[in-house]
Amino acid sequence: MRTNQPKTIHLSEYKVPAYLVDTVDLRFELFDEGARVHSTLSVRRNPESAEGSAPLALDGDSLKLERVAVNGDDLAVGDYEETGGQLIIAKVPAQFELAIVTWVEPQNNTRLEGLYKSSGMFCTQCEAEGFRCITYFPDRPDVMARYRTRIEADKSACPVLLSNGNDVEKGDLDNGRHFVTWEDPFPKPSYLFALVAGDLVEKQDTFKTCSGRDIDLRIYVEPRNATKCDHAMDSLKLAMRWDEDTYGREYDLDIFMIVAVDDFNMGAMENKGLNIFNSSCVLATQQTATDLAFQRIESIVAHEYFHNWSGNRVTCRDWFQLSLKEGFTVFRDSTFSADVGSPTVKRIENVTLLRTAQFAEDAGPMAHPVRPASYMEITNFYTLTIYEKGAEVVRMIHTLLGPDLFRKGSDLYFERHDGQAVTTDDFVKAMEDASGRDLTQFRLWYEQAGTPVLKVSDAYDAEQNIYRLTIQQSIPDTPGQTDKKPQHIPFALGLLGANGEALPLCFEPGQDARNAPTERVLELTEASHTFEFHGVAQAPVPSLLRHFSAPVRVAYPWTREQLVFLMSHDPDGFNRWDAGQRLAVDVIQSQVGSSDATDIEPRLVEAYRALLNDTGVDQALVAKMLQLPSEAYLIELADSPDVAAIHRTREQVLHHLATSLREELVACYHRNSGGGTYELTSESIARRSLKNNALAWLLMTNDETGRDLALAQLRDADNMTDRMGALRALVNSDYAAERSQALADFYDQFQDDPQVVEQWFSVQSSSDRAGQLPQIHALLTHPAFDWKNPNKIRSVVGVFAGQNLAAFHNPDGSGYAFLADQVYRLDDSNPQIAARLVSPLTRWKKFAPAYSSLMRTALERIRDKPGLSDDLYEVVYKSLEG
Ligand code: B3K
Ligand code: ZN
Repeated sequence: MRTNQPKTIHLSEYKVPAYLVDTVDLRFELFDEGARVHSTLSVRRNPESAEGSAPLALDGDSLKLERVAVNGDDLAVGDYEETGGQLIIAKVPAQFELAIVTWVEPQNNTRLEGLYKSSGMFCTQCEAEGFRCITYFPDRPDVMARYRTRIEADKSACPVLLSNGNDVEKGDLDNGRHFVTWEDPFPKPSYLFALVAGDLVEKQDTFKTCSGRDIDLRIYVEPRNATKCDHAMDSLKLAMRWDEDTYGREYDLDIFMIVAVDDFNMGAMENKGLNIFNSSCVLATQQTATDLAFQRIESIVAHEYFHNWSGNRVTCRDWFQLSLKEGFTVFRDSTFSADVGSPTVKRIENVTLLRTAQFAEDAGPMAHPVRPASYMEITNFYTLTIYEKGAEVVRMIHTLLGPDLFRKGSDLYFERHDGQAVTTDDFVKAMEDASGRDLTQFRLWYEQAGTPVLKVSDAYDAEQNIYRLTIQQSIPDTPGQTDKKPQHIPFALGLLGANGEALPLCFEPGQDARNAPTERVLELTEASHTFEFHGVAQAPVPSLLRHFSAPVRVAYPWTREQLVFLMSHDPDGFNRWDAGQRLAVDVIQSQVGSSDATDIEPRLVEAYRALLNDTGVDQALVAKMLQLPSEAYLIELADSPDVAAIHRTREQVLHHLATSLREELVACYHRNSGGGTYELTSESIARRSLKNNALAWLLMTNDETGRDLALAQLRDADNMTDRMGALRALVNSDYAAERSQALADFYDQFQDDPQVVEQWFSVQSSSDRAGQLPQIHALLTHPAFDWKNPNKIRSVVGVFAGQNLAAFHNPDGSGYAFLADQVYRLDDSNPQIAARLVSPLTRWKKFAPAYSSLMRTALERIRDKPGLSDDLYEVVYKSLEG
């Protein structure tokens, strides 16, 4: 068991760097047995630092130091100290040149941070603190320098040598080696440095910017993937145009590169001019990727591209400000996806993720504010709170200011801080200065953790025609934070009359209703508010928190009649969907523990029947509305959830719906199948989604027609969405022989495509039919499984623990023990992935004692592991002790 704690870093202890670096000159000699890194820095004391002549302290991790020299003079061993992850030089001049040579071993780097090898290719990942695994450096984002990088490698093994900026020189060297030199004219923090060297092919295109410059666009992939880059390239061009149109942001270098890498800890990385992507977030063809994957690629390509301004040109002062770039950039990419696709569907997807996973995080042991006040290991803070809640916070500023003032604010922000490393407060200040609005109270969204709860009640005064709405806000305690102050919450609402008409919202008695808006954004700033709406001639049905205008939980005593009414009448598509979800949640919750399926709410069945029959409404919305709330969401909503009972009940309701709606489902299936060539429009995506949903429901009831349709679809599909839809439906059915056959055939057909094999793993690991523990163990020993590849680990272990909830929460504790075993094993090779995977166990306190004690035991075993990493220590420690 580990006895020493990792150091906790506090925002309150932030100090400007004592030394600045103006230029970084790097020379990489890449060999099979390692890499020698020559780094020459021009360093000077920071005039703004109070540290005077403090020693120079540089960060380093797993480095072999070969040389250190100041102004050309080699330092002797006593002139410097290598200690606690730092290189310390006690005496340095006010300004000097520092030369450092280090030796690293990319081929043995399984953490995938710093310089490492993936499928024979050299690549880097430096955010957040990977650059220190390459050379000693002040590895913090507020040290911004201009980089020049020369890469030398064997010409046949690594014909392509890439780094940030523009290539300025290249040539041959002795012994079959060659070099390329890159120069990046924009000062940047070390976390944006990148290098790639390997045998890659490029897909090339150009983009003409709004000022008429031609940008060279290149996507680099392994030769076998050459035909799979079109969608990523199209997405890139779409994103570049959108950022010009929407934010007035033009690309700044002459070349923009994306490289696809198989072994990657996350989705992608926005290195300046050289984005590095997980292969699964770039490569796609109709035959290999589902609609969901296509959409994911589009949004991630856009996200990383958008970082060029929100993150790179204007970067973070320190890692507490991570949401400055991530929250804003997620807001930018979701607006982009909404604009190029279906806005309502995009909003539904965002909110589903937020309510299922971010709310859970906010209620758990790792809850932290959008701007955390402390951390032990920064990689643990790339969270849904920083990303998704951070994006909601920016969205609320957009709602409060309106689109024009928001744009004025973003212009001011980019102009004022170009080339700087700044804080979330600087962002809010720019919004304030541009709009004239006071966002003082709004800033609490950055400081206070936890999901606000809005308790809403109402009363209708028929005599005076007044409708009164009272909203009370409270924010639950979170680790280290109690007694929170009320926050500034934009609350969008409308009122509906008995025929579904939108009622005018008049705040004043006698106000002219004809000019009154039918939707308003109320601004909540106090613990309790009562709003009066005048001239309301009938008791209205309120449509609350439209578009999900704030990341909060709303408690209002909706009746089932009201929900059914809102499902078909609310003019806000998001709230129509939400009403359907609330109704389904209510029905499932009231059914938990009952074995009688005959008393399942008939209005739910009829509402779904109406949806299936109504071909006049947006079919993309219908496709979403027909998806029942997930088990994960139902668990999130419950206190001491009984996972097995929730699973059983949800299946029972699904079964009942599918049986009652059999005819409509078959008709829906046929209406939405066939019909020409594969397209990626929202309309065709909706059709495929409806069809595959209908199929899945039919197979729930062991329907033979459903089975035959699925088998035929699997055989005839011309795209992966349909093939995967059919496979998933069969895998989750009771047709055991068909399931095994379909899985075997599918693997035979696609075994050479790693991205498809990952989907094949996931479809099994997420299924309670095909993903029980013995089967999961078999997947781990499958020849296609690879413990060094994070995608494979996620698609089996991550999906099992995160999506196959009944199996994971097996009352015998076997699922917990299994996860603990895998996390334990991974901690030595890839602690970042281990710390992410352990997350489902960390919520042990939420569950009933029978579950929670077993979860706790599993966590304790991890805690007691000798040599536990800092990453895992923080998460496990906070979960057990917090
Ligand atoms: N900025 C990167 C994430 C880096 C994670 C480091 N552990 C990708 C992104 O959010 O765009
Ligand atoms: Zn990002």
